[in-house]
Amino acid sequence: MADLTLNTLSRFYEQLWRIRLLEGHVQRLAAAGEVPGFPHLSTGQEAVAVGVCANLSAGDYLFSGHRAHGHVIAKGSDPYAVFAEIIGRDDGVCRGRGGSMHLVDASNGVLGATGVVAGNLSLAAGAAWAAQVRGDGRIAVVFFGDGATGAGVFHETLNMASLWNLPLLFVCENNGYAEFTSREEHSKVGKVSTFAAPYGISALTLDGNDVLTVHDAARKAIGHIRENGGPWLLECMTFRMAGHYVGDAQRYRSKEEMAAMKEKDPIDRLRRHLVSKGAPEGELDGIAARVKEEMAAAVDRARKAARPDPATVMDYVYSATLPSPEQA
Ligand SMILES: Cc1ncc(C[n+]2csc(CCOP(=O)(O)OP(=O)(O)O)c2C)c(N)n1
Ligand SMILES: [Mg+2]
Repeated sequence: MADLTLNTLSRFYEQLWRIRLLEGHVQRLAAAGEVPGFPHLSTGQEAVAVGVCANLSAGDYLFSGHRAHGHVIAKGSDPYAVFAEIIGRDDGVCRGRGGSMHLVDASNGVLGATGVVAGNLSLAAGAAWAAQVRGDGRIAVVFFGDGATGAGVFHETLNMASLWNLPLLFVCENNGYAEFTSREEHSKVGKVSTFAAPYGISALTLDGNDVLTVHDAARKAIGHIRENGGPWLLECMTFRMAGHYVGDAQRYRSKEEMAAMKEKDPIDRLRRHLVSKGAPEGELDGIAARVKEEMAAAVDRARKAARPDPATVMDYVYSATLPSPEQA
């Protein structure tokens, strides 16, 4: 495993808190009816986003699904603009037109989240293909859940990505559930990573609640992809500590199961590691307190921000500029 500096580990700690706290505000405001639609939180799964995205640059492409907040923040998008988008404000990354499930921030390589389960996979293959054709050294990363692996497009995309040697990293967040159905009930295939071998794709199943393990696996996989093309698949075993969406009463899980998940909280785990490496507890508390203030300020500002003007509803539907004949 790479020997990461305390500084780098502290940045991971900060990012984990940023996602956790931002989503805490989403939960609170959703319960108060201030968030349009059904937000899906990644509470407990943040280490996957942070560990993978720490290996990406702004130019790399990212695709996500309905549980996207953490991925977009970890990729480096402005948390204020992400939060403003989630509550439908004009300052949002999509000028308030997308909301929680449709976050796009092209300036940061975030080509999109989607509520269509598995719909992001083939789009990510398209972006990876574009990068390959252009030879610009970019890669594409797609985050999806274990439930998405039951969709045909998952297998079609594995096949095409392998055939065309696309620079594409598949990141499965296996949280053991598709909505309210456990993995045992929706698939007889134990490990998602076993789907990769028949297509000739290298894959690894790993502890997705340990940000260091995720970071290391992603570093190696992305290193292979950048060197040889691709693709690679990482199956990150994790836990959804929140409901499927805000408001899910979670009657399908026992109290014992929920308590066991809390034991594996990725933030506590990284904190224990940092302390064992000599990080002062006071400094770690300071990081969390600073991010808490930062998020509270972002939320206050976003709540006061304007909603998009209804008269502009047709703006951004079509590209304002047509490509020149040479580009077309
Ligand atoms: C094409 C499609 N089918 C069904 C749904 C309804 N749906 C929303 S989330 C979900 C489960 C997804 O499970 P998984 O991929 O494991 O992601 P997780 O919610 O666990 O992060 C389903 C079936 C949908 N949004 N899109
Ligand atoms: Mg799942």
